[in-house]
Amino acid sequence: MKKLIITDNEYLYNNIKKILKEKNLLDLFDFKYSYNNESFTNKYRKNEDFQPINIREEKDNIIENYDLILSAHCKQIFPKEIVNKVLCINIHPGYNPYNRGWYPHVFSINNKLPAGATLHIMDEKVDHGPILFQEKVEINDWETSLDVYTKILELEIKIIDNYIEKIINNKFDTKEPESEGNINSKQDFNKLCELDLNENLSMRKVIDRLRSLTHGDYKNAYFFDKNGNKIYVKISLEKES
Ligand code: 0FX
Repeated sequence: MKKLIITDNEYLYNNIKKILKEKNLLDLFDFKYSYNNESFTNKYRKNEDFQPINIREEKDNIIENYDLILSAHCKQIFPKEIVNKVLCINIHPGYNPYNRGWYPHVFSINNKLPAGATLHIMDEKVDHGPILFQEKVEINDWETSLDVYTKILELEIKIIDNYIEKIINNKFDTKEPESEGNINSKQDFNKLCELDLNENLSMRKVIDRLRSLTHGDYKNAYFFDKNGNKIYVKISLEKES
């Protein structure tokens, strides 16, 4: 039976493909992205080897045709029938069970819970299930969301490189997460972006909040001025060399 990789992340797509090619394993896998991923649809429309999938609608077909699914930042929730019948493994940009869900490192910069990457078996809950491997990344005081995220993506690729053969051959141990941990939603992220000019916070908390929302060109943190204009905020941090 074939194996399926579902990803909505370009960096992971390119690098996982590279790893599989180097290991001569590419033929074992089909690659798909989410049916509602517009930028991928525009970019990969003509690529026969990388096509969209609606996991819920195609679940019977998936269960019948694949004995392993690797989710690499797939933006769809897997239906329980799939996770219960097929070995589904997730590479997640967080250190489970802390800050499961949306943009884990953004929350880690603020709440100081560990950040990192986790390779785990998927169950019916989000970013939950037995852990094959996980590693922390350090968050330094001068780093923004983008800096931390870049380290996490590199770590995820290192983990896939080390584990892909073990996964294919079903030769791995797992451990249960330490606890249920905590989970954040997209709405929690949106709330973080909304700056209240009357909120009193320590300088550390202000800098943490702003650096956690500074990520390249994304317009995240904002407030409204007295005329109702929406003002976006970013922070620039520079460590003296
Ligand atoms: O692919 P991904 O890095 O990951 C997200 C979730 O964090 C993850 O828990 C889930 N398993 C996966 C399916 O989706 O997301 P992204 O490519 O949308 O964003 C990458 C980073 O960019 C994110 O960590 C923070 C930053 N970002 C992204 C958007 C869209 C922002 O700062 N603002 C934004 O509006």
